[in-house]
Amino acid sequence: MKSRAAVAWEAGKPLSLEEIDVQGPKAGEVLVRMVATSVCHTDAYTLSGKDPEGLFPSVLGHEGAGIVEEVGEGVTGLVPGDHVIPLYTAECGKCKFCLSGKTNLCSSVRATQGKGLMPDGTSRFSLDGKPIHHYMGCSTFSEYTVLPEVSLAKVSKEAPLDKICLLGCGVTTGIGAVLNTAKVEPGATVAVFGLGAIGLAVIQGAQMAKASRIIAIDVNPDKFELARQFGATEFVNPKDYNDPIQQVIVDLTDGGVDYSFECIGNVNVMRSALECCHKGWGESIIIGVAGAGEEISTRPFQLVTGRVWKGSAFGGVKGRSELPGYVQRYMDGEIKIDEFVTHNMAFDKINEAFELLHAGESIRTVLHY
Ligand code: NAD
Ligand code: AHE
Ligand code: ZN
Repeated sequence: MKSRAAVAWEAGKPLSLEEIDVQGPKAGEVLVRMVATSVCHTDAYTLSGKDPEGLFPSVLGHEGAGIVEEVGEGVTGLVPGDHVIPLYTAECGKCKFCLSGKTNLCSSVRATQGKGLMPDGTSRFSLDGKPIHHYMGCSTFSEYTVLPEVSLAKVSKEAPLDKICLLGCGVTTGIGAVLNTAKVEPGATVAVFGLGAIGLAVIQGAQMAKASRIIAIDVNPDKFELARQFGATEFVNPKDYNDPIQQVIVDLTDGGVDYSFECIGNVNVMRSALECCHKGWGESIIIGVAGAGEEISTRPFQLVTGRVWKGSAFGGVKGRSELPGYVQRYMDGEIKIDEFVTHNMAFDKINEAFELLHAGESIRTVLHY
């Protein structure tokens, strides 16, 4: 079939709107009609050429929601008409990772996913006979996309797809990093570096966890008002200080915070986020994604004296088991999503959505097919 799609032909160039060919679902696969997608900074990162797994040409996009159009042979858990959220972290329920009880990372389709292919090692996308890669197992920047069944969370048909698409990455990642990865406890102090969708969702999670102080840090002070609405209690712009930002936070918090979160993808800020944690117990969670070849460093003494460095992928959330519950909590008013949507646009304006993100003017732009 034909599908409207935004194709990334090469790194550093705007996406190109094309009518691509999409093959129907093979065994274990599902054809989904995307209804809405948004743009996460990770899409911009891969398009920039800094992602070691980045492939071109490809159909990017991993934060979306849609409706099942057709299922392949052997698909038992989904039927046409079901509402779904694509998952870049699959959940097969059977692999060593899924059975470990220790992680949300699933190995069932990850190897082929990283090569931009479906589990059988081929692509369902092409243009003029030339194959186009999939991306993060999702490719939500195509109106019709094909995913493995294990990469789809079935959710309530009552929920608006143009809002719950944000549960496909940003909102879930931030809340999950607080509740699952850090397990922030009531009364804890929290510092959040970077106030895009991920940082704001961390703030929301910290408020849900009843943190006593939530310090919001960004070099763009325009982000502070929304951070306040999500529950941040203090606001710090590193540009206002001569001291290193970790020293500023340590001074503000009688020796450091209990938990910090890096939501930018800057390895220097990752170091600051670790070093602003309290001696003996402070934990720093890396959420931001850094470019190829970049590495983190600190004095080992920081860890010897009790600080802990952790990372979080999709907030430690197991998508098929847990996303339906996130959707329900949104419907019940317990999780905010609408507030992240600063812009709504037609899908063909997708390059404007990237520009707004780069300019720091949007939190999330939802694109409507
Ligand atoms: P975003 O661009 O909307 O937000 C980043 C924010 O960081 C901006 O507000 C920017 O002003 C701020 N910032 C930039 N440099 C800074 C500095 N030196 N000090 C303080 N603030 C600074 O991005 P986003 O969509 O919220 O994504 C944030 C990061 O999280 C990206 O690296 C993205 O790839 C990553 N991410 C990771 C996961 C995961 O599962 N681990 C999931 C989603 C996104
Ligand atoms: N491809 C990059 C890694 C990118 C990365 O870390 N991705 C995050 C999700 S970002 C969503 O916006 C993640 O969950 N990673 C776990 C995984 O299995 O990819 C690289 O460095 O190779
Ligand atoms: Zn993302």
